[in-house]
Amino acid sequence: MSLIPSVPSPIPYEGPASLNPLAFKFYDPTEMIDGRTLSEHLRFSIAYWHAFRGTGSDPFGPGTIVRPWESGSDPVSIAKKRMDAAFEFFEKIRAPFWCFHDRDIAPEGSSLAESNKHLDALVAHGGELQKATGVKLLWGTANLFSNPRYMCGAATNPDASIFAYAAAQVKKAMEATLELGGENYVFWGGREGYETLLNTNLKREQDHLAAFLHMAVDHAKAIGFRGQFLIEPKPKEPTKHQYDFDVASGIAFLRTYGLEGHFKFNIETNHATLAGHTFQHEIEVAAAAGMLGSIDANSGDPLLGWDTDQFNTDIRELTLAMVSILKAGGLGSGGLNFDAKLRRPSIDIEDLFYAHIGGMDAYALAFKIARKILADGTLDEFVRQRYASYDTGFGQRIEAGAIGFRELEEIALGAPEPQPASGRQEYLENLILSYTAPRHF
Ligand code: XUL
Ligand code: CO
Repeated sequence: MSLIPSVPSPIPYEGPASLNPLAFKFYDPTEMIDGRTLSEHLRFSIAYWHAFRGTGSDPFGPGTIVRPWESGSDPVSIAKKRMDAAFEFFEKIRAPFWCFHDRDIAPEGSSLAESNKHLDALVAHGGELQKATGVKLLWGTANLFSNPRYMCGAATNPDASIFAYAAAQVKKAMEATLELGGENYVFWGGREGYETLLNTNLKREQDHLAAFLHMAVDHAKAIGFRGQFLIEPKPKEPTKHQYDFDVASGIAFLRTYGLEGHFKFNIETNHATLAGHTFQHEIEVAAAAGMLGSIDANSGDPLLGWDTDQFNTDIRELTLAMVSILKAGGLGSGGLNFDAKLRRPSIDIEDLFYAHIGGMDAYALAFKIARKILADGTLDEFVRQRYASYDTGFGQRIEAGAIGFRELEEIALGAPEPQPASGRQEYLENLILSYTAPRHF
């Protein structure tokens, strides 16, 4: 029996001219490109916590979104019915993947053992639904931030018994991810940071976080989990200062503690902008280190200074991100996970469809434009030319580490004064506009 009868069938692809709000305009999941379907290229995923646990609540008021399946007296039965609705949605929106936190899918019990029992029941249910629908798990994770026990952190908590509790929770969440065939496992350290240095031993907390991650690496080996571990950086919120501030500080942290071979990054657009970077910047920093893993697809609001987690239809931003992702060779086992939520007044189930249709269409269009930009080659060729002096002669020896200051001084003294070359930023911005501008006027 359908739990979402008002949207009776899967969302069709109707092409760019369609005005049907419940149709894709740019995302045809079956379109073949370079021997793979568009669905296989983009690997869209639905975030369970927003799509099926989001209520529209904010610090000033309770939830506004009421779903019919959220009724009953037994929380495990409600969780199963909710999951049935979620998989009906995944199928109708034609998303090949989903993602979850342990506590999104199963209610927390009155003890860790009871929570584990609930999780087992919902993982079994999820396994059946995955088999019936073909929807797969992009990644799993543990919620180490909502319960008050984690108010001072999980792996960075000053109390070792909280560290132990968090370890037990992640162990179980990793096992759930393995059981459901998850292709990645995410660590987002929302409360791994500090509110004030007055009560914080920063060095010990960072050492503890590293010890925790080493234990996760060891446990993955022990249970045969071969999925990719991903760090999801965020500078702040809920904690004032988070240790995984951005990709660059994450790389430094992983290298400091000998963890760099085991982790890549899950980059979230709104986290990038909260850190004072662009989305593309974070992608480029990860790609430069060979650590680009996956994307949490969303957007912030430039007028607001917090994590608004909105659906992103900014074609320019997504095109530039896609250019960098494609140049890096794609996301491998990662994907595009809509870590995005409805606005508080968007209370209808149709709103959930509109939101994801827009997000998927925007990424599909950006993917196609980025491919065109790369195929045309003008942008790449401009950048290549800009560094051409390093391709030969002493420039090449600089890159090879085969020359020093003394010889470079001789070269500089003997050569004519270097002539500056234009960076051509405005020309390049116009070039991007020529690709992203609508063409139907
Ligand atoms: C919070 C956030 C999380 C992670 C998973 O800002 O992005 O939902 O994606 O824990
Ligand atoms: Co996220």
